[in-house]
Amino acid sequence: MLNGPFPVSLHQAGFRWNGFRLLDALAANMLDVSNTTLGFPGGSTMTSRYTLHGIWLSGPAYKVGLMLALAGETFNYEHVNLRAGEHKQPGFVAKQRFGQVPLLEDSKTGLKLAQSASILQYLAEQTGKFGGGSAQEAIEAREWTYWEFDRLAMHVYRMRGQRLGLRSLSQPIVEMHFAEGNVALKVLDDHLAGRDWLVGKALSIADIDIYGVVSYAPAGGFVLGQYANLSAWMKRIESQPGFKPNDQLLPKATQAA
Ligand SMILES: N[C@@H](CCC(=O)N[C@@H](CS)C(=O)NCC(=O)O)C(=O)O
Repeated sequence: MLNGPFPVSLHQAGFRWNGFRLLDALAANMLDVSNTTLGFPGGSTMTSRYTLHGIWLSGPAYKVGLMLALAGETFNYEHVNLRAGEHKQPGFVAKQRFGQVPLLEDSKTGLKLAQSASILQYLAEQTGKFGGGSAQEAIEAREWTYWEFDRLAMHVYRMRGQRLGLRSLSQPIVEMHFAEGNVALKVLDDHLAGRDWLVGKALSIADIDIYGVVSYAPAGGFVLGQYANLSAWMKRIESQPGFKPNDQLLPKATQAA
């Protein structure tokens, strides 16, 4: 059973599902976020090594911002207006071949990076933080990010989209995502029994990556209170220096660091 009332449906408000473009519709129409264009307002200059392109409602973009924040790295931020299709413009696709957010630019290496889990791995290498305490742990951390995409993210994000009115899934599909999502959450809960972190004895990109999905689970109707180990792990991450929740970390518009 799903818990809690469904928020105002964008379907009811007249929006048609059009992929993740509606993340931007949600931002702009429900929260009065003005459209922004790529580029910096007021002639402000880039000040940080890293520039993250994203939208604050995106879990994958949040993961990258969270990694930078926990690593103590400031970053410039460019809001990508998905509703306006900025992520499909040639200039953007030239930097991010999949035409998606996040895109991370590293002015030191000149690299333009896609795919949040891969970006976390890159940042672990560049910052020397959260990469695992040994070669074995580095591999295990990477394995968790693959598992997350395979078993967790789709169910959480689709349930969230459904509840936000961004998707119109049939009841059997909703039930399948809810059941499969809970299977994955239980895997995490079981694994975290007697452990502080997913891998080894310290925070790693596995924790950051998976927190970036699990933190959206309540918005998808998942009840995290039933997973005591997972809930304690979330609090552990939330108490780390630099931590910010998704709605506070990514600006609602383009911003220099
Ligand atoms: N596997 C990718 C997923 C990225 C993704 O799905 N981004 C969404 C926003 S949450 C997006 O840009 N959607 C627009 C599109 O796919 O056209 C990652 O982890 O970076």
